Amino acid sequence: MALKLKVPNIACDGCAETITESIRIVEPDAKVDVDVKNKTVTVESEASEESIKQAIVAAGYTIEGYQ
Ligand SMILES: [Cu+2]
Repeated sequence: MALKLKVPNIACDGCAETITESIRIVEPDAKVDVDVKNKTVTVESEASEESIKQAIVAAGYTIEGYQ
């Protein structure tokens, strides 16, 4: 499953690293691409969309259109 999320409060490469690590806790083999400039996170993963989103939110980030 490929998922592209808009995460408006990504500010720097540190954020990108934090988000990547939080997703890898859910699924170590997930392919994560964070675009700091465009504030998007693209995830290729076997995990459910919901679990990926929850990992990002738990790391302190907000996802556009998701509470
Ligand atoms: Cu940052």
